[in-house]
Amino acid sequence: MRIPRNGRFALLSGALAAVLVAAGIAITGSAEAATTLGASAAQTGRYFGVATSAFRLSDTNYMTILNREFNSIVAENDMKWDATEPQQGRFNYTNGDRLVSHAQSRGMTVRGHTLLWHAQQPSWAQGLSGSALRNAAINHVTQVATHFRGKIHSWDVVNEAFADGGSGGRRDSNLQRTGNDWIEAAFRAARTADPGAKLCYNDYNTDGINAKSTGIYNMVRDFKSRGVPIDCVGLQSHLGTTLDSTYQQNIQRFADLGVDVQITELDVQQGGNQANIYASVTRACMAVARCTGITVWGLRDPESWRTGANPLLFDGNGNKKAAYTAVLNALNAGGPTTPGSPSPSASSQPPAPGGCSAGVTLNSWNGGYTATIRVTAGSGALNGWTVGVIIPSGGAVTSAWNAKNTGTTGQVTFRNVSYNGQVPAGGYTEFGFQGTGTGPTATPSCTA
Ligand code: 9MR
Repeated sequence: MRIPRNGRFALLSGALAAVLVAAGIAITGSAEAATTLGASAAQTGRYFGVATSAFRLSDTNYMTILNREFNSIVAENDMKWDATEPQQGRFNYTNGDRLVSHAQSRGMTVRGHTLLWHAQQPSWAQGLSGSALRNAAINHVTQVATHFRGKIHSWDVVNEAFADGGSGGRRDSNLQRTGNDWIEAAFRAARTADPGAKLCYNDYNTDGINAKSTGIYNMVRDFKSRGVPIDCVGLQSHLGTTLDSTYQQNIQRFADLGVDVQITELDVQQGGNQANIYASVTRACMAVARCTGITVWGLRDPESWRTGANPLLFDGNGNKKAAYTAVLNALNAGGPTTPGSPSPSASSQPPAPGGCSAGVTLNSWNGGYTATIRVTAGSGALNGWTVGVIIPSGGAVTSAWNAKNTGTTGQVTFRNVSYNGQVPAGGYTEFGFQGTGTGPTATPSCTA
């Protein structure tokens, strides 16, 4: 059989590839390009996540893809109010805990979705109003955020509280009828319960500058000016066949308020533009330093909540779609690194194999702060790490999560706990602590 010239090349390079694979050497498009969504996003300090459910943990094809591609997960339904508090005061964390422990075993972060929402309330809450509902709602926030304390990267504290249409105001709901301050009360309760989690407001139809996103923008600006604890805004991004031309500008204006932005529920109607829209969304996030991660709302098309829209990155057989490649390329094209990822000077001198670096992000208020420390592995996997942080004089560490501290003032040492000592090469894990006074400004040291 005569093999055409380019066919011969393909055969030869295929054979070479087989040898390299057998030798355990990764083949990438270029020396730098990562080959999975999570690893590509991690190159700039971002995460790439997927919505999932505990009942899928036993689906082998599904879990192979999830474990390979993603470094973050969110519960599509398992942490909602109806799931976690089916009867008032009786909590069920079974499925949420299963997802968290899977994530921890794989070094993935977890988004928490969602503490309060007008939908998927248990029937007992739907029947409440006034102060009985307000008290039940705040108790729910406190209990659930306390249960998962230290294990959640970001909580959607409140979901979908703004109205569609041109009003820019709040949606009517039983929660809204308890008083306009229900959202800030929820954020304050969440901060107290889990000071290490980033606290997000999450909504849809906010994928550009419009009346609804401007209403949210004004709320976030007001919260920041009054010291209501809010750290991030989630743009769900359930998208059709076009993308608003102000998508990136909208991300940027939230970032300029001093909050992170996360793309939290991305899916895109299949059609001529699907891959392009996925790429544009990814590029927009990559272009804004405070856009810290993207989550897709499901793994394979048939499992999407949007029946028939085929809006995801994998088909029903788990094959990568064109949209997948478009996203991977956009991630690998790079962008500014997120705050808290190792500083450029640290990353220009990559730690030796087995080494690590650490970066700090602060949430400060008058007299106190929470610090999130990201521990990033160098070119070799970590099996345990120690981070040294200098606490400015006059202040002290009051609590820590996802790490054990020695000392509370001056030079404080933090060591990994049982579940986060192992970090894959190039991967990262995060821990945090709360302190009095002003937060640390010097780059923490990291040894492994
Ligand atoms: O994908 C979720 C679906 O399985 C549930 O039946 C539905 C219940 O309302 O919620 C879906 O997820 C929603 C998310 O929690 C909030 N934003 C919109 C999502 C799609 O409806």
